[in-house]
Amino acid sequence: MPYPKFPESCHSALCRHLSPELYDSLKGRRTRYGYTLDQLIRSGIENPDSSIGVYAGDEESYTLFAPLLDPIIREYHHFDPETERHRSDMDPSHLKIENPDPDNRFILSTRIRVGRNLHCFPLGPNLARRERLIVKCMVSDTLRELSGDLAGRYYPLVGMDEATKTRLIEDHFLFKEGDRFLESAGLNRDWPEGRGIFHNNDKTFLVWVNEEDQLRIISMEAGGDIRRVFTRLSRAVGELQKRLTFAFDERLGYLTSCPTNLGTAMRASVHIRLPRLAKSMDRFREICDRHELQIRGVHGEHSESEGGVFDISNRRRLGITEVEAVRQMSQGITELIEEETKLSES
Ligand code: ADP
Ligand code: CIR
Repeated sequence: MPYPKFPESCHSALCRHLSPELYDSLKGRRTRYGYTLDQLIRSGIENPDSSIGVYAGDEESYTLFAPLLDPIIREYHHFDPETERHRSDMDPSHLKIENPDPDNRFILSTRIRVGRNLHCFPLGPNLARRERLIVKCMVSDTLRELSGDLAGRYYPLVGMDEATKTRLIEDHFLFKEGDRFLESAGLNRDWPEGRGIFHNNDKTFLVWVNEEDQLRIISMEAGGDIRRVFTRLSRAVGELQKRLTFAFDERLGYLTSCPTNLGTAMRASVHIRLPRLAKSMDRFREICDRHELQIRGVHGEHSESEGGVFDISNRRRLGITEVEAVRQMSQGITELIEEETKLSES
């Protein structure tokens, strides 16, 4: 493929960082699992409205294509992959925060997820059908061993009736289908085979299997008790870590298919009702930017807000510990609530 043409309207990290010279210098490279530059950038080429536009196919993609990926990582996470090293801290006793909304006036629910991939396989965009099925078996067998409040059942997507699926998606428990960014990255191949969701009885602990990452480990519940949600997640991750070896790099932390998820691979979010701030978007964005928070719509990435309800989460995931990322999110939410309250009194 020749150097791709990006439309004028394209502002993705890919189009800003991929020069014709860089393209030429990387185009002949191939990882040991056979992943190429064209595969790495396909999503951003086919979707010029991407914000990032690249997906790694395996651990080696992050070193072999570092001349393209490092600047993207540096810009997104404010972390220098050449000189810095990631640090992890998932110890809930280090997280000293209060519920920012103890009277349940603003926060509808809290959700914290981490992405994980198995060390001995390529990442999802480069995973063969047979490998994906092995991953599914390894993960679902492991999940079956969990006990107490983490015990639950694995529900394969194959054979799930449409009504159940729609309900799980609308209730924010299950991933959406047919994401065009993932489609172009090869992450939807052989859909729905090998995909599924595990959850406990209360749907407070869930695991998505073989979506964007091989595992998305999720803790969620109604209300704003962020610390309790984090504590449950930390315990669940600890149990899984005893039984599975996850892809981890001293420099980049947990390895994920999208470079925005590296490091902690964690997104800690609240669904929060802020109807007044929604009418002062400049002020809203200013507070979120200062606390390095991302605003998403109520149905997740690439969706819109409904009824003044937003999904607010930490934006950075690499070069910050899990505890720091949750603390930062909680502090930002506290300020947003103060501002919303001020606006309602004026
Ligand atoms: P991810 O968290 O894996 O990056 P999405 O942004 O697509 O993915 O969100 C996945 C689902 O989780 C969506 O249905 C979204 O509405 C839901 N979700 C995210 N944050 C919360 C929250 N705090 N409470 C309830 N549901 C949430
Ligand atoms: C994009 O480039 O827009 C998609 N591939 C999604 C990127 C991840 N989004 C994010 O901001 N964390």
